[in-house]
Amino acid sequence: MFQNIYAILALGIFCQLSTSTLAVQNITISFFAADLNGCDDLSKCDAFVELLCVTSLSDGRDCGKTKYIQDDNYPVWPEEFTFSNTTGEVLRRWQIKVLDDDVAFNDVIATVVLPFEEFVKATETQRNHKIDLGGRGSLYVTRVNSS
Ligand SMILES: *[C@@H]1O[C@H](CO)[C@@H](O)[C@H](O)[C@H]1NC(C)=O
Ligand SMILES: *[C@@H]1O[C@H](CO)[C@@H](O)[C@H](O)[C@H]1NC(C)=O
Ligand SMILES: [Ca+2]
Ligand SMILES: [Ca+2]
Repeated sequence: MFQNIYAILALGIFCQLSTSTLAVQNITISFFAADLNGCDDLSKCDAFVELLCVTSLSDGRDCGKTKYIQDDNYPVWPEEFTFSNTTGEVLRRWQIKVLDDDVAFNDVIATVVLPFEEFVKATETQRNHKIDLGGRGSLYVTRVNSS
């Protein structure tokens, strides 16, 4: 009887500890790109970004998307995305898809994977982390804050 109460108390303390240690950090990111190319015959790219989050609980959860910016090979997307560890779900990496909006089918410009730890390390010294899009330009992931 007493043992059960202690077990419940211990569990409660454990849960509080684990959520508070995991949830201390929020990371906010945004995107811009440079030198995009090869999207449309007669105009520049109409690019947008789709994000999947690979976490300790999910192999690829949809976790955000920008609007497309029309006819611009140097888009700066205004959207910001905030990530924090919640109830034991630890963010491991982003799968980032850069697409060209088209009337019929959107073209994929590139799909890249960015491990969260790599991003954190890179942005300790500079705000933007550059990712090569394999001949289709570059994507920059900006660290907006890290409270
Ligand atoms: C989530 O937790 C991991 C390890 O527990 C840590 O490395 C990472 O920085 C945390 N991420 C955020 C957004 O707080
Ligand atoms: C992290 O973000 C959540 C929701 O976006 C917010 O409630 C919380 O206060 C933030 N924590 C910190 C340390 O900024
Ligand atoms: Ca196209
Ligand atoms: Ca297009």
